[in-house]
Amino acid sequence: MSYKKILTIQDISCVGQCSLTVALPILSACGMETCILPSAVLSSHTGGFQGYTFRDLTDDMPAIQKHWQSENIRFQAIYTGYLGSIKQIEYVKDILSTMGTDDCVRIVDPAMADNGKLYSIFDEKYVEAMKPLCASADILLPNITEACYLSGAEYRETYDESYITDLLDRLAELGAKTVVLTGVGYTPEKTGVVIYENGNVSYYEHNRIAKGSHGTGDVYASAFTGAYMNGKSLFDSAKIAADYTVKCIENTQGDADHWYGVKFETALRDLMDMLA
Ligand code: PXL
Repeated sequence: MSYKKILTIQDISCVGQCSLTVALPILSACGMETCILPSAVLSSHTGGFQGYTFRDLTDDMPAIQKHWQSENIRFQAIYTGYLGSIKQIEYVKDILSTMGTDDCVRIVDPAMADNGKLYSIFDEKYVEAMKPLCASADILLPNITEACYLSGAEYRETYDESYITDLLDRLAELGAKTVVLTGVGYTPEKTGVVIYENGNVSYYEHNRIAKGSHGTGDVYASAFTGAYMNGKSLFDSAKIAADYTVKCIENTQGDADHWYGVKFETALRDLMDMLA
C-alpha cells in the first residue's frame, strides 16, 4: 500500500456519523496519513437532530494555513466536504490552490443538499459561492440534488439517461473536469454512480437498499478518495466506494434506533480487502 499525506476539510459533527468522524477512520483504514482541518464543530449533524450547536471555525483557517506554510507542509490530496460559511469557501479555494504537492489531487464533495433540498443552514448565496470551488476540483463528487443546484437544472425524482447526460454537460460547462455523480438509478430496485471523464460516461449499477440513509455521501466520498489515492482507476474507485457504502447500509438496515448514520466501522475490513 502506498503511504500518502492527505488533507480533508469538513466539519466535526460530534454525534451522527458523518463528515470528519467518518472520513478520518475510513482514510486511515485506506492507509493514508490523514490531516484534518475542521470547518465547524457541531454537537450533531443537522439532518434530524433538534437544537444542535454550531461553532464556525472560519476565522481559524488563515492562521492554520500560515503555520503549515511556515513548516513547508504539503498534501498529495485535498478532499473537501461540508463547509461552514461563504467566507470559508474562499479560504478553502486558496488552500486547494496553494497547499498541494505538484501532483496533488483535489477532490470536492459539495456536501450541501440531498433529496431535492439544501441542508438547513445553506441558501442560494452559498450555492453560488460553491460553484467556483467545484470548478477548481480535479474530481467533483455531487449527488443529483447538488448537481441540480450547481447547474441550475430542475430536480427530478425519476429521469432517463438524457436527463443525466444533460446534468453532466452542465457541470462540465461550470468547469468540472471529472465528475462522479452518485445516487443515479433508473429503476426502483437499482441505483448507481455515473463516472464522467473527458466527455466519456460510464455507469456502475448496484442494488438500492434504502432511500437516503444519513451520512452515506460522506462514507462514499471518503472511500472513493481512499481507493483513488491507493492507485485504483477512477471507475474502480467509484465501484469500490459504492460496494463499501452498500455494505455499510446493509449492516445498519433493520436497526430503527440507528436512523442518524450508517455503521461504517463494521465494514472497514471489507473495504481494506477490496483495496488489497
Ligand atoms: O453528511 C453531510 C453532513 C455533514 N455535516 C453536517 C450535516 C450533514 C448533513 O446533514 O448536517 C453538519
